[in-house]
Order: sequence, then structure tokens, then C-alpha cells
Amino acid sequence: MRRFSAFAIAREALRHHKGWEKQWVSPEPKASYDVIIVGAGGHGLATAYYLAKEHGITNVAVLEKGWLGGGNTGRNTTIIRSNYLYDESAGIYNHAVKLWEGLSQDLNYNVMFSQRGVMMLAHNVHDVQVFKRHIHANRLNGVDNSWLTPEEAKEFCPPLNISKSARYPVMGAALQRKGGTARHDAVAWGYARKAHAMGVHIIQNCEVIGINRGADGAVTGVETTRGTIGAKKVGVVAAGHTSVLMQMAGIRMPLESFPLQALVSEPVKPCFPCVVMSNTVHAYISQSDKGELVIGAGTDQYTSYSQTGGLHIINHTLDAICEMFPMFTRMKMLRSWGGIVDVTPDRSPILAKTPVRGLYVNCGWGTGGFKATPGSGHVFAHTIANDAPHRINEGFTLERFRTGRLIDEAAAAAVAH
Ligand code: FAD
Ligand code: PYC
Repeated sequence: MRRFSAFAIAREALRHHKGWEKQWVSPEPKASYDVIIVGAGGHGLATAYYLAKEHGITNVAVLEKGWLGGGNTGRNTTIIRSNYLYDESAGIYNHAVKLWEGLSQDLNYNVMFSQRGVMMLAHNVHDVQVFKRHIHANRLNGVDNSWLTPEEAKEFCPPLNISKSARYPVMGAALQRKGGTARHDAVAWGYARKAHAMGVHIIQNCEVIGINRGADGAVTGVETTRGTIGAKKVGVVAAGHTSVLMQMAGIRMPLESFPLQALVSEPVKPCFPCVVMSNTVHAYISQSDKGELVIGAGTDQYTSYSQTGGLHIINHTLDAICEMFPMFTRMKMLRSWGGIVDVTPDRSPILAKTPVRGLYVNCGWGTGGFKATPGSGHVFAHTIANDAPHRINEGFTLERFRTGRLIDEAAAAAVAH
């Protein structure tokens, strides 16, 4: 009897949730909008939300070829931090951390932001030097980051093996206490619900297959699998598929797309208190609120649109995890998946106007864009509304790949990319 009523409660909750979802996803597109956003991932939905909230632009549609949050937003391992090296990066990722801190209240939706600390392990002298350089640079930029000895690292994360005879001995760690995780799909749903409440249309199963331009070259709208839709401005926020979309407007992008994988274990009681990342062994781990260990691997070494990556990559990751955290050796893995990330030559994003009037692009977040979601949406909305960048995204131009003024954050995501 008890089991049945628990089931009935869950079924009612689901029914309520489904009906409620239908209220904020608009089924039919209008003939035209002021702004069209292509891609209903976290960044696209956040852009639409801030266009409405900060700039009063509500005649907006977000077009999504699949379902909202079904791209990298719903596939990522949710690590949030801002311990990047360069000023431009510290600026945008720390802007995002500040917005994360108030996001659940802002959206009136619990995105489960949890500042449990992100610890990056150093396994050799090079790691030690690089992380210490990051710590100094971060502090100058007002980003919290501190150095831990192996013993202090173990105290912060008791399951960590700091034996000197380990295959990847721990020589210390950089800890950002304000880093942590959030619930990825809640972020997409929270932005979608609030944007919809302000008048934004969110149209799923609507793939953009062409970008239309007038005689003067400016954008006039898009061709979609549901017909032509007019727009004064179009923002492309399509992660791994940006090159394909921008090609429709005749723009060649400095991007390559790679599969990136993650996996989760069976759920267990709370046993892992923080996030641990290891650049050298391409493995990172945290525990979700459901109890699963969330484990991420490096990217494949070849470009591809396959949404599964090479099995040898996750096997290598699991070897490393078991060596660093021997208590997980007998854990069962539940499922693995991949997403397509788009990577720029300097591993920093592009958030900018394009040479086509009325066309804007937000891409190149590679393996690390989830953490930026609120900051990215906020400054991209500013860029579209004002036809000029916000001071925070001024450096993230397309032109930098011609002028050479790069923001070289290679290895910043602490995974292979
Ligand atoms: P997406 O969520 O991918 O949204 C883009 C949307 O565009 C998709 O829904 C797609 O269907 C849609 N689209 C594409 N083409 C079209 C079209 N022609 N018409 C209409 N719609 C279209 N980042 C972190 O910060 N921390 C992490 O721990 C982390 N872990 C990761 C782990 C994995 C396995 C992966 C794959 C990524 C990870 N990332 C992480 C990166 C992060 O997920 C992405 O940078 C971020 O989610 C990008 O968000 P987005 O909104 O730009 O893209
Ligand atoms: O950018 O922190 C990160 C990250 C972790 C896993 C993938 N990306």
C-alpha cells in the first residue's frame, strides 16, 4: 500500500510537470520576431531571458532542432569555476559565478547551485608550477584560489589516495572554494520558464536550415523545417554545430568539433564532498544529488559529430579514477554518453557581432561552457540589444584569429582538448 501511494505521488508529480512544461513551450512560430536565437541550450535560453529582463526585448523566439536542453547543456558534468589564467577569461567566468550565486532566486527555480569547492590535482613539477601561476593570476583578478599540500588536499577530500607510490602521485592541488556544481537541466528549464513568462517563444523540433539576407546583405530571418521565419536580428548559439549554421551566411568559422564523454555510476550514499579534476590524467569526478558519481573524460583526438566517443578514452579515465580513489574500484557504472563541443584555436569562446549585419554568434566554449551560462547569456543579450559588445566580452571577437590577439587558455578546462 505504501509503495503504491509513493508511486501515485510520483506519477501525479510527473503529470503536473508535463502539463506545466506544455505551458511554456510555444508550439507554433509567428511570421516574424525582433530577435531569433538559434539553439535552446542554456546559453541560448539565458540570452533570451536577459534580452527580455534587462533590455525589454520580448518579441523573441528561441528555435531548437531537438528538445530544449538536449544538447551539451543536458550532457555536461556541471562543473562551475572561474580559475582561468587571463584577464578576459577571469572577467567573464567570474561574472558568471556572481550570477550563479543569485540564480535560483532570480529565476524562482532551484538550479541546485552548490559551492562545494573545485580541487585541481598536480601530479608533476610542471602541474605545480602552472597551478601556482594560476593562483597568483587569479588572486590579482579577485578570483579565489589557493594552494594545498597533498595532506591538505586529502583533508579536504578524504577519499583521495596520496600515496607516493601511486601511478599518478599527488604533489599538491589548487582549490577554488567558490567553485562547485549546479543541476544542468534545471538551468535550461529555469531560464525557459522565466523567459516564456515574459513573452519569449520557445519552439522545439524546429531546425534552422538557412539564414536569409536582404539585398543590402543584412539578415532578414531564417529558413526552418517549419517554414520561413522573419527576424531583424539572429543570434546563433548552437555549440558543436556553429560552423554549419554560420556557413549558411557565408562565414567560415575558426572551429573544430569533437566528441566529449562522461559517465555516471550507480547511486550511493553521500561519500564524495567536492569536485576533483586532474588535467594530467584527464579525469574528473563529483557526486550528484541523486548519489551517482559523475565522471568525465577527455575529448576524442579526432573531429567528429558522433555523440559517442571512443571506449578506450573512458576506460583510461576509469583506471585513473580507481587509482586516485581506490574505494571506488568496485563501483558499477550505470551509463555513458557524449556531446559535441566546438573548440577554437585559443580555447576561448567567441561572443560577438559578425561581418553580416544583424547576425551575432556565441560559440567556441569547447569543453567548458556550462559554468559560463549566466554570464554568457547576460553579455550576449547586451551585444544583440546594443549592436555592440559589453565590456566583459569585448575581447572575445572573431577578428582576434586574424589579428593574432588571442586569449590562449589551452589546458584551462583541465581535460584533454
Ligand atoms: P547546447 O546546450 O549544446 O545548445 C545548443 C543547441 O543548439 C542544441 O540544443 C542543439 O540541438 C541546437 N541546434 C544545433 N543546430 C541547430 C539548428 N540548425 N537549428 C536549431 N537548433 C540547433 N562545461 C563546464 O563548464 N563544466 C563541465 O563540467 C562540462 N562538462 C562537459 C561534459 C560533457 C560530456 C560535455 C559534452 C560538455 C561539457 N561541458 C562542460 C561543456 C558544456 O556542456 C557546453 O560548453 C555548454 O553546455 C554549451 O551550452 P550551449 O547552450 O552553448 O550549447
Ligand atoms: O571546464 O571545468 C570544466 C570542465 C570539467 C569537465 C569538463 N569541463
